[in-house]
Amino acid sequence: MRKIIHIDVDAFFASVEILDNPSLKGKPVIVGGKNSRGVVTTCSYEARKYGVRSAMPGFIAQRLCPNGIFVKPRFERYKEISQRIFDIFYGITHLVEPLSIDEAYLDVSEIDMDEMEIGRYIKDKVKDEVGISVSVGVSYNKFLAKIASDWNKPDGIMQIKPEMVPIILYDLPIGKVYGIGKKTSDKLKNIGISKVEDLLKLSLPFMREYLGRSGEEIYFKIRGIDERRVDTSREIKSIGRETTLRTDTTNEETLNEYIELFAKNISRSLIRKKLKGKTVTIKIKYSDFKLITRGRSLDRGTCDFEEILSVAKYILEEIDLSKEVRLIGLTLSNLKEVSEEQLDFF
Ligand code: TTP
Ligand code: MG
Repeated sequence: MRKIIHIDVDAFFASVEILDNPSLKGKPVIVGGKNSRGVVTTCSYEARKYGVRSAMPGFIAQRLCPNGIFVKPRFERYKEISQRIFDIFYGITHLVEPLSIDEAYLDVSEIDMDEMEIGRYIKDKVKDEVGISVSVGVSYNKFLAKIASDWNKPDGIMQIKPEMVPIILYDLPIGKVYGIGKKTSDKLKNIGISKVEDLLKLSLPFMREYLGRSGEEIYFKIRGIDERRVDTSREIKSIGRETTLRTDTTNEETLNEYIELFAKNISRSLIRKKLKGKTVTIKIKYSDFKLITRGRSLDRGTCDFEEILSVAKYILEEIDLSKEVRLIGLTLSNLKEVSEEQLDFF
């Protein structure tokens, strides 16, 4: 039997805001705008008690939760934290399938360690090294691992074993079944079906006839059957690091220090993911928000820190640094997987 782990960060954007501003801890934090055009990206669990939810218009969130503390989203920072969390995943296995900025499947079948222990290890490591909590689901396929991670959210961990499947799934509202979207859910409700228990009574031919191809998939999933592989080929197009500086600067030394730090990070990330990149790009945003990117391609891929750094420094020298810089970033793209035999040279 396979060992699959699904990880989902708790209240991701809100957790990052609390991490960077601990005075927000324990408070109803709402990430998004509260004016008429603003939308809630997410909110802390304290705000969820008031009914605030992702994708809700900000003014409604404010009405529901008048004490809510609204903060503007900082997507660059979330990307940075996401990369650090994913680096932890890749440190455990290269069989990682990223599902979104805060969610991934790991196939740990080949790791000679109890799968719950691996799950706990990941939880603790993310908390210690990054400072935020994740929920972990452990099972023998993707469908069940995802249900498990959602079970005790936030800060939960749960394993679904084969013998638990009927009991666990019976009471589940059909909307919780990954693959049953709004349309399918409405169609099923039309015929009086709202829980998995009811859905289990439908035959395979009926499911196929009524819901088409997805009907077949759902038929098997709710019986705990899901053979989908953890798909690592979900293309990673580039690996980059960037930061908005604490204060805008023209100081070349400061910028070089960042480039060096980024190069080190990127190199480590590439090695972990068994990748090499050919194109090095520097991104600069000036204090007037003007954005420029300058890149250079090598004739072969690299994951070597010194090599990335020397190309990056070369590019930086060509960039106008007489104007104040607000943000600096470094990216390696044009990525290729390194074959196993080449890996021996590391
Ligand atoms: P989710 O994992 O769906 O939500 P979450 O991490 O905030 O909360 P949970 O504890 O339930 O997992 O999404 C991850 C991030 O994606 C979320 O923090 C903000 C962003 N997001 C949006 O911007 N809009 C949306 O509608 C949703 C659902 C998420
Ligand atoms: Mg999440």
